[in-house]
Amino acid sequence: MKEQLATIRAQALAAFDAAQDSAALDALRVQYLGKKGELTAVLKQMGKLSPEERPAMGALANEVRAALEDALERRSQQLEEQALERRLAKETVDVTIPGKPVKMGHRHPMYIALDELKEVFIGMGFTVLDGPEIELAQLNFDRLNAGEGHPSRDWSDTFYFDEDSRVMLRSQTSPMQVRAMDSMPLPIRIIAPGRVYRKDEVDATHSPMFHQVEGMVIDKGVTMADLKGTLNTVVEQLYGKGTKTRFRPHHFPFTEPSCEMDVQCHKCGGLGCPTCKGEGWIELLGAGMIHPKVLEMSGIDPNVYSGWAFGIGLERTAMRRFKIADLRLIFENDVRFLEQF
Ligand code: 2NL
Repeated sequence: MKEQLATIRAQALAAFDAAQDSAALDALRVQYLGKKGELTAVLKQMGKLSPEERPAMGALANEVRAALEDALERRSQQLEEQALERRLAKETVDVTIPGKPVKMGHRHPMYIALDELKEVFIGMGFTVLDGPEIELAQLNFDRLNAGEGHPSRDWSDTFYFDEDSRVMLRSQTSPMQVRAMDSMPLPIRIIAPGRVYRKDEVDATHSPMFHQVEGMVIDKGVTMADLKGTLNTVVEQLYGKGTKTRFRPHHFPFTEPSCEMDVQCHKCGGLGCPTCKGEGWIELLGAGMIHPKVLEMSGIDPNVYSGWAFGIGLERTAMRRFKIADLRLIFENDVRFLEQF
């Protein structure tokens, strides 16, 4: 029996060392130490021994079991470490391989035009405002002197959310200017760019969503001369020094007097050509002196303060700036078109 134990021990230790993975090692554990294993088989024969022999043989058997368990544990750890090293070697990242090129985007032509416009106004001390596109008709119309019954409030022109025409998609960015009049300390110099919505069918010059930049100045002693002087300066910065402008009378409910400003056609210098449709002038924006009622509704005394305001369509500005013939190109976002700017 003593020899049997010695043989098992020698064979098992050699087999453990030869095992190449943890599955093989586990099979060996069962083979030697399992319930039906070789060591267990020897132990079952202990009953045949005389009572004097039993303690020494029992001690020896326990020693062999402990030695096998110990060797198993060590070999198991070794195999795990080897497996980990193999995996790490396989997963090594070659940081010198060139990366995939990142496709660079760039600004949309309309935002190039907006940034140029903002730059000019910021340079003159204006603050740029941002605000909600879902608005109260109260702020979009009433507070701009376009009360109930004004044609611009018609259901056929405006995107309302409710039956009683209280909430709507703003049709101009003026509601932000109303908020500014309500909350900012005087004097005020702001511009308000953003999306606006009107029920128009899509064609080469119309879209139900477009962008507008409105702006205004309110201070003591502000006159139409400030309006003309400031807007002339803006135009010279955008289109070059000496660019001529012309102001024509117009009507808006929120300004009095109101005007439209044209710039002399850059193509023909005012003689008339296809670009200006033979006019010599190109319409640029609408403007005017803020209506006293509009100031009053914001709690500003029109006898002390006065102001001027303007509104300009951004798409049309970009189309002129980049000679784009069709408004739809601006919104389609065909990369082949956008990459040209
Ligand atoms: C255009 C020109 C304009 C304004 C917008 C404005 C805003 C306030 C008070 C007074 Cl809060 N005016 N904005 C003024 C003149 C013209 O827009 O062509 N609109 C369709």
